Amino acid sequence: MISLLSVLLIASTAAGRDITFPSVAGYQSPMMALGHESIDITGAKFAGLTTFANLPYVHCLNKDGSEKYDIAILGAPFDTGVTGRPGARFGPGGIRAGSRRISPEAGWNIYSGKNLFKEWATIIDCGDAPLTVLDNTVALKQLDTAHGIISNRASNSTEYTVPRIVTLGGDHTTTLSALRSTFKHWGPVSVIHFDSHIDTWDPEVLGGGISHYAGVNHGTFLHIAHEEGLVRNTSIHAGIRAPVMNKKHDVKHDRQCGFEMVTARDLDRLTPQGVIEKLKRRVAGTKVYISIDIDVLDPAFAPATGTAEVGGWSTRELLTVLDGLTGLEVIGGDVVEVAPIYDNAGEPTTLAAAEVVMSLLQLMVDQPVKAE
Ligand SMILES: [Mn+2]
Repeated sequence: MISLLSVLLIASTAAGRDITFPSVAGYQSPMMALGHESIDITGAKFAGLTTFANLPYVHCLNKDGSEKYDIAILGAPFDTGVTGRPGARFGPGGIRAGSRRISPEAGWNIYSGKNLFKEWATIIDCGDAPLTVLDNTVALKQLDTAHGIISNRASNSTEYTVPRIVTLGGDHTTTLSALRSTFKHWGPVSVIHFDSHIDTWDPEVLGGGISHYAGVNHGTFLHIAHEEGLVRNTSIHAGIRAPVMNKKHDVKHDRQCGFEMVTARDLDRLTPQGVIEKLKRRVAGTKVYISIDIDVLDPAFAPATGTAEVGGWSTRELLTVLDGLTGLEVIGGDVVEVAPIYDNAGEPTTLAAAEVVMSLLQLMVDQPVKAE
């Protein structure tokens, strides 16, 4: 009798599975829309064209400008300023691919309990700026123009009227264009620069002084930004570990460009919380631009980059430090030097870069910034 009951129970369970799966409350599967006249793919992962985090695409560079936004993602496919491995021109596409599993509909952060897409800001993906791959000077002017157009649009918020931009690099030279753009809206800003390299090299040193063209590259852009008056002398590097070329001159020159330094190994001594406090103290009371060279991470976590340096931070450590910067007035940011061709099949670099963008967006949503 007992065995007969068991058989019946098993049979009824099996039969139930054949007929229908239990519905999952709140989840509107695109499949459920089949048979209808239209299918809504908003927020659907792996569907439609690949935008960052499946955000809506807006053609921000056209003349119309009717679709308003508060924070724009902009790709900068540029890698002719790199001194190591090229390939960061494919970075914007790679970072978007790394963000495929992120959905604005289901983006609740386990640590903060927040979904940055469900707060006040309208966040969209502008696609990439069209940049020539044959002339750095022209490409940077094109990027300057793209930043200008996108940041000069009216924002969606009536209170916070300047749209802010997160740039997907591109090699690090592209940050120069972003800083030229932020200068026009906010004046000189403090830069929190996550990188294994200082990037303040004198163009006469890095580039060999052979030509002006050669001097504008991914290791000199912060020197140039300092020369152009775009950055405050309250800036700071984080994660530095690569050798300098000239001990006395390079480090002294770096300070002259406005930078203090947190080295990669300072994290061991200070702990992430100590690093957060040091960064916050340095930039206190100023507008902040956050630039993240993915080579701040150890190549074990981010092999797909132009000039990898061992002995770097883990992805978790970087995310902890970044998220700890909440409350700062972040007026723009970028993730650069992602060259997907050197990634492994598990895509650790592009996944990390996508998550870093999420942290940048959260900082910008946490602290809206009023126009001056
Ligand atoms: Mn760099």
